[in-house]
Formats: sequence, structure tokens, C-alpha cells
Amino acid sequence: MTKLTQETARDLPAALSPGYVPGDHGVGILHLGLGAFHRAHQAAYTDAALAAEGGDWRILGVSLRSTGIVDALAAQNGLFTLTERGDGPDRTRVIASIAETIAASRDTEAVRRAFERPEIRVVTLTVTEKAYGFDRAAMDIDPAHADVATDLKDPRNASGVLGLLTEGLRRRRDAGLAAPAILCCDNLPENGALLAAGVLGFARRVDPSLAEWIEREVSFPSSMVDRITPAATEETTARVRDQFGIDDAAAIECEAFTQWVIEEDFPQGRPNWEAGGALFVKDVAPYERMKLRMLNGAHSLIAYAGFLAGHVYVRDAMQDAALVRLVDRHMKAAALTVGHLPDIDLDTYRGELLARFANPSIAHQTFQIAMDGTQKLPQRIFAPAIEALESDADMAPFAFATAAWMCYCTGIAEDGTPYDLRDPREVEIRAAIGKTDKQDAKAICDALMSLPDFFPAALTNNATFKDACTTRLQVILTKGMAAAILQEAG
Ligand code: CS2
Repeated sequence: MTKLTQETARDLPAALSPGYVPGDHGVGILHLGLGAFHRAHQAAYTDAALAAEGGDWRILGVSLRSTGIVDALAAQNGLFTLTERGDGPDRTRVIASIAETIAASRDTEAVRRAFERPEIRVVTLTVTEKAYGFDRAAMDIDPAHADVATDLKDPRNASGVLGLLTEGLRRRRDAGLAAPAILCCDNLPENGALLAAGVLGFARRVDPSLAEWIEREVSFPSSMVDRITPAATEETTARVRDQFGIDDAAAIECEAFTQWVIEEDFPQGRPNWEAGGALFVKDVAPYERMKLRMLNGAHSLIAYAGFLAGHVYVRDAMQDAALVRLVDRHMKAAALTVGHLPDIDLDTYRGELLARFANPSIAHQTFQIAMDGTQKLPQRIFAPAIEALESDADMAPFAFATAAWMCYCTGIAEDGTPYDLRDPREVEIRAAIGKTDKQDAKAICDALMSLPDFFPAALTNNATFKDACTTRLQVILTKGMAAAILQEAG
């Protein structure tokens, strides 16, 4: 079997090959988080930009935890195949935008040193919500977050996200280098402002003059990113092997749809990401709200309700007519909280989302989406729930999604099988509901609503919302999720 490398890539059909000679282009982007999503999204946009316009914009990719992806990419000269799977035939191409890789767990100093390279003009991040260590309510760092706490003690040897960014920026300032733009690509609300607040919060504690420099010099544009990308499986690799006769240990597959809306604020320049379809706007917030509340909110509903009802993949859940009615209802309620977008009709968007979720070629596990609920629910479910309550709109969809998450927190499937919650607050959640009677919805609801810094007071103090959650959780616990879905869907 032929391994994918620079040499073997030359023999591939032209349609697969990058439209440029990778070695002709230098590095310009430092990216943290080399997971599937980055390879299906920013790496693909950068690839399109390089093909369209050239430039020294290849990516130095850092994997913060896993070393496997770094080894796989290093053995393939950074190349990997991306297969887009939508309505039409699959479309596979070789992405060549990743030039170099670092496994942070093996060599963290190499990551810190990467910031010292003058050619780095943009830093991008896909590290997941939980990796940062924000105190979102205070728009500051959470000093209790494990990485933040460790890095505050030894900032020059930082290895967590906020610590690394701060130390990287310190080195740039001290070397007299221009500040890069730092672009957060995680599913967080106002992710640019939040990341700025986190980095500044960290810097203020270790070096106030650095904080001033960062405030003056560093731009943190916000961005909304979207492309459904399940974790790659053996089938992903097998498909590429069978179709093209190449062995690609970093192969990835995703849906055909893709969207990237970015705030235009790149003082040192940026790739022509428009070539991949990116949209540059002044204010990303309404796009973010739409995506987080309609797509991700409905995704979380599907994850918890679908997983508990026995649906392994989102596409299976979308065959459950009653659950689809709830998904549609959820998106309608969420849409009411989004506001006006000049170029997007929210009814059309909702219809597209239903079709995207049902995509039979995408094997996206409900259990994968269910993870990290405490990091996801605030922006996906709680924020629109509060707005729905304020405007006297229907809050039942948000209460049902919340109740589904609460049932998921019990950690026991309906057939009695235990599962890990895969949430950074798993221990706390288990401690909170450990002693409660697993049939007592009120006790579980009270316990989970009392987790510190999680449920907003606007929800816990609202008897209507609390009752709506408790009643629904009681139905789920008593009758099972499938029956509860049917009852809720009416
Ligand atoms: C999903 C997202 O896992 C999750 O929480 O909701 O990863 C979702 O697939 C992406 O945001 C789609 O762009």
C-alpha cells in the first residue's frame, strides 16, 4: 500500500491534488488544536487561499494533547485527505496547508518558541470550550482551572492555552516583533472578546505592563465556524485506501456544508480565506447567536435525548419523527432569540439544518456531542432560555433540552448500562446527584441547578422554568426517553 507523502501525492489524479506547490509557501499561521475540526475547516480554507492567491500562509500546527496526529502528519509531509460528503458524490482532495507540526506534550518549549518566529502573523485556535479556563461571567480567567492554576505559578513555562498565549506574546514583545492577530475558532459566544479577556486576565496577574502591551497591540477577532465533522474512524481510512490506493493515517471526512464568518481585524494581514467561502463582517455576534443557538442548541438536544432514546448517530435520531418535531420546535424557539441577519433567512437556515443533521453519509455520534455539557449548555440552551422567558416566548423547548441533559447526568442508560459523562465537571456532577433518589426529578433538578457557577440565576430563580424542567425530567425518568419524546412532541 502506498503511503500518502509529497512523492506519492504527485501520482494522484489532478482533481485530488492541491492547486499549488506546498514547498513554495512559507508558514504564516500558528494553530493550536490539530483535531478533526481544524483539518476539515481552517486547514481547508487556508488550502483554498493558497491555491487561489499563494502567499506565505501555511500552518504550523500544534497538538496540545495527542501525539498520534502529529506523528501521522509528520510521516506524510503534513498532507492528508479531506472527504466532503453531501448530497452529491463524495469529494476528496489532498490538503497541503499544514507545513509543520509540534506535539506540545513532548516539547512545550517548541510551542513557546514558535511565537518568536517573525513570520507568524496569525494565531488560530480550536482547542474546545473547556481547554481555556475562562470565568465567563466575570470575563476573566478562572484561577481554579487546572491549566491556569499551574501556569500562573510558572508563567514562563506555561503549557495551558491562556498561559501559552500570554508567554508567546511576552516573547514577541520582548523581541520587538509585531503582535499577531489571535483568532478563536471555538464554539463560544463572542469568542474574540472572551479570549482577549482571558489573555488579559492572565497577563495582568503575571506582568501588568505586558497586559497593557497586549491591550494596545493584539487584535482578537471573533469568528463563527461551522462544519459537522465526526471523529474519523477506520472506515474513513478504508474508504480512501479503497478508492485511491493510498494509506492516509490522518484522513478526515465531513459534511459538504461549511461556513466561516470572521470579524475583519488582521493588522499583519491574513490569507485570502474568502477563496474557501469565508465571509468577513464587522459584527459576528448575530451569526454566532444563530449558529450556537439553532445548530449547536439543537445538536445538544439530539445528543442527550437521542443518546438516551438509543440513537447512536445523529442521522438515526433524525429518523425518529417525534424527535425531529422537537428538533424543529427547538430551532424555531431559538430563532426567535437570534435577531435579524441581513443575508440569512432563519426559516431557510432551519430547513438546511434539518437536512444536514439527517445526512446519511455522516456518522456523527450522539455520545460525542453529549460530552462537555457544562461547557456547552450556557451558550446553547441557557442564554436563549433566559431571553425566551424575558419576552414571554415559549421556553418549553429549552426546558426539555435541559431535562434531557439532567437525565444524562445520572450516568445510567435505560438498559442499566453505566457510562462516563465525559464532562470536566463529572466528579462534581456525580457528587451532587450521587445521594439523590434516581427517580426523584425534583431532587436531581435542585442538585444540578445548585452546581456553582453554572446555571444562571435568571433560570434558577424562575419558578416557571424550574417547574418545566422538573416536570419533564420526571416524565423521562418514569416513562423512559422514547415515551417522553412522544409526549413532548404532542
Ligand atoms: C457539536 C459541534 O460536538 C458538538 O458539540 O455540536 O461540534 C458541531 O458539530 C459543530 O459546531 C458544527 O459546526
